Amino acid sequence: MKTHKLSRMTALALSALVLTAIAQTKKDVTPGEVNYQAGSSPLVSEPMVQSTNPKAPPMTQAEFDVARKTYFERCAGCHGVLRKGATGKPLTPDLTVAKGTDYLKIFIAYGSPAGMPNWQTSGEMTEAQVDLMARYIQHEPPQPPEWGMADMKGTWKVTVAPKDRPTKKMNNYNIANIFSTTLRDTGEVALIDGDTKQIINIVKTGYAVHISRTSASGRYLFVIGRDGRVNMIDLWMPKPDNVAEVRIGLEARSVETSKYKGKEGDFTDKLVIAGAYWPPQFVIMQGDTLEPLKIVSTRGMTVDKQEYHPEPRVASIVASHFKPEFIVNVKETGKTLMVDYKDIHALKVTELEAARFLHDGGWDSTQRYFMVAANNSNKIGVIDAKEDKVAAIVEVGKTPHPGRGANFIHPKFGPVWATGHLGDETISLIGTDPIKHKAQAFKVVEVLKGQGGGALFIKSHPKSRHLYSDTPLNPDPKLSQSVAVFDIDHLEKGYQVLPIAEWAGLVADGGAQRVVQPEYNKAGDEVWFAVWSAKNKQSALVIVDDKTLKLKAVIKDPRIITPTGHFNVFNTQNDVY
Ligand code: DHE
Repeated sequence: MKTHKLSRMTALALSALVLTAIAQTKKDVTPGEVNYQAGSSPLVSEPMVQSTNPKAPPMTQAEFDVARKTYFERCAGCHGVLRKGATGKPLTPDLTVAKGTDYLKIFIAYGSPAGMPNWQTSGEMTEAQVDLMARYIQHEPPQPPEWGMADMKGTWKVTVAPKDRPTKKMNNYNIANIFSTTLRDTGEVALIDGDTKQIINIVKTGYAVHISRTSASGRYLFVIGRDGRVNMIDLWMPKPDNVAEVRIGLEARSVETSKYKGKEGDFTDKLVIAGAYWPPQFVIMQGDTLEPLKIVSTRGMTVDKQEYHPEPRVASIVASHFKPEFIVNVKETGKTLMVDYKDIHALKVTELEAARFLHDGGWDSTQRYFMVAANNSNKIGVIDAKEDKVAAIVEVGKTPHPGRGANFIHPKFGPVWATGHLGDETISLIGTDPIKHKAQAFKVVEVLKGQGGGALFIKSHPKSRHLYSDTPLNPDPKLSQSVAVFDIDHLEKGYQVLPIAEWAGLVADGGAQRVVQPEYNKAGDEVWFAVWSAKNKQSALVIVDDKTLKLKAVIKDPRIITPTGHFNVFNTQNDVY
């Protein structure tokens, strides 16, 4: 193997260059933002063809294999599968070969304030690994396989056919108050009875489950794994369990179901949609069986420079209540697609120009405006689902991350929707009432100071006067293990801190015990939190009484492994947040 040793002179000159860049940039990326992108991609285990670039330093096949694995485990989340640039910089050979191995080694070793981790100086990579990666990124990016209808059909299973399913609810659970809790690293969800706090069933799902969504009728739950596997769970069964599954892509994050019922038809439980990161596409499926019906690619031009992007990932998807439409947010092109599903064989897609890096979001309280975070652009796009247009683009803090956000009535400004941020401690409140509070509509009306950056989820409930904001990705354990709660009627008083991880009373086994995702029960008088530690450490769920802000219950069970999100059936079905 040929190694590229830096001469002392070159190293000094390049270090000076990096240090100058560090001093000059204003856009420093916080550890919370870096942590967020740090997940491994399931594409790591996919077969890929590797072609070499004659202008790049040589590599053996064995070296390619090791470097490719490292790339998909550590780099693809930010730089993209095809290295065309996502939240990280593009790393295509036309750019990297010109920079040369020595230059690239410095960047990989020392990192940059724009968010590149310091892989060597942090001890995460050896000098030899850094050298390997510097050479690897000068070769052509290997392309993972496509995933078309035949592949999907090959994975599609209906374990209980619709005709063999119950015709009425066959259990005594209060289905509307069931929680589906992600058990991220075991590839399962825990279905938990919200009334008794007992586990109903642990259901096998895809790898690293990301979200659960409820069908419009509230009967079915849909769960999507990072590996693109969608599972359909029937809550009417004596013991709710899987009835169908399909793999819609090789990497994915979002799933949703048709919710429109009105003049144009009743689409309750008729269709399911899922969006893939790879291949970049969304798939519309039959609502009761998950049979894939229609695949639509999202490859195309970016909204700003109008340049071709080969892997625009599908981020959040939500079902409109105004029209038979899915609202599909495409990250790298920055487009929101209003997908009219009335006739999927003559699909009408209205393409809205939002902003690049669309990610997560939720409805305003009237469910007319979808508020979607363009995370790396520090903006919230306001999508009007009635008029099919962009109502506004609102500048907020650094790297907004609302989850679905929080709606409440502000004592002064009327209805607002709130988002926290990964990159700073602020919480932006945006006015959402263009009729009675026109002057404040789609403007930031107030900025609250939260505990710190690294915030992921914020939540309130129509029956509550509290606003909860977590900070699980903050590097300070005091912040990542607790939650801030505001009294909506006295926002000026600032927040109170609830020591959620301490309340869980877990053994001191070195687990991170990150407190993540506040979620209300159906009544809106309890708030559930996950206390999330690694797979081999103890985790728990902590339930807080929303009136008194006191501990109400702790669910500790050896089966609760790596809990992250949890989704109350009723609130998810009716988009209550
Ligand atoms: Fe998520 C929502 C993507 C990291 C837990 N996450 C979403 C959505 C997207 C997304 C596109 C919106 C789905 C929708 O509404 O249809 N998440 C990504 C990533 O690309 C990212 C940055 C890195 C990755 O490799 O996955 C990422 N997410 C995380 C985490 O680290 C979290 C905390 C734990 C995990 O699962 O890895 C996490 N994401 C969640 C949760 C939601 C979510 C719990 C649903 C929030 C809601 O209230 O609906």
